[in-house]
Amino acid sequence: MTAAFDRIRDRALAGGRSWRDRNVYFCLDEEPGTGTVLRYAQWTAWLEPDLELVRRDPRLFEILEPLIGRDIKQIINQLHWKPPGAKAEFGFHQDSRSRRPREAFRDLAKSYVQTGIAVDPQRAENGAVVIVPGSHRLGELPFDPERPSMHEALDKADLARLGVDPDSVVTLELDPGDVALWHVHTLHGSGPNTSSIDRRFYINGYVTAANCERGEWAFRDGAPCPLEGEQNLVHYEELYTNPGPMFVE
Ligand SMILES: O=C(O)CCC(=O)C(=O)O
Repeated sequence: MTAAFDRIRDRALAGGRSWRDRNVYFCLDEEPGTGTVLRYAQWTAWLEPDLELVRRDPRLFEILEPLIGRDIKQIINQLHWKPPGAKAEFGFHQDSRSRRPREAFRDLAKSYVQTGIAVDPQRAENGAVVIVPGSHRLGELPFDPERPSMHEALDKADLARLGVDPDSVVTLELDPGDVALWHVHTLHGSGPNTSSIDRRFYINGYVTAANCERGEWAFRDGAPCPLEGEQNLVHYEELYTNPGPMFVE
């Protein structure tokens, strides 16, 4: 996975700007002192066979089946990369906010699981995910709909505003290969990388197939489904009208 991440980064940086080809998206950013970095990339499983295999690994199915069944689609395939010193924070949020259009995602609270695989060790110092345990029971919370979570500071005051104890936060300390799971209503975010090592995280989001109009098949009756053929509508609404390839702002 480390080698695959490196290849994706090199490919992304070679373009020099953020870039899209259908659902595949490279988001580049300027990091003070470092220069242009790959901040995150979406659906690179279409480009990298090693990442494609991981997204439908039978070991992931073993974790997912008791939660969301044997027929599973995938709606997130994303790598996040925080190099040493990166300010790339994610403010506290619930993933439910990003599951749009809402009518395409039925029975969200029971049908959806986000997974994150640690590529590097993940600790508070290098910007590991932090969560509020038990917050999935709070349902959908009234976040400011205009405020994104990406590029927002991880601020415990956001929790206090929601009536959640700011001291209840725990860091998901992971070692390479560990898989973290969280619910669509779990309050979570992550801070900057103040350490001297990278923080790379491979995020795959899954949903009970019968409850979602969007996404790519991951497991049909438990059998892994490779990515092949035409790409399906996931989150990029202009997939059919403006597929690229193209540079984007
Ligand atoms: O990579 C991170 O630190 C944040 C991940 C996250 O918040 C998400 O995928 O919803």
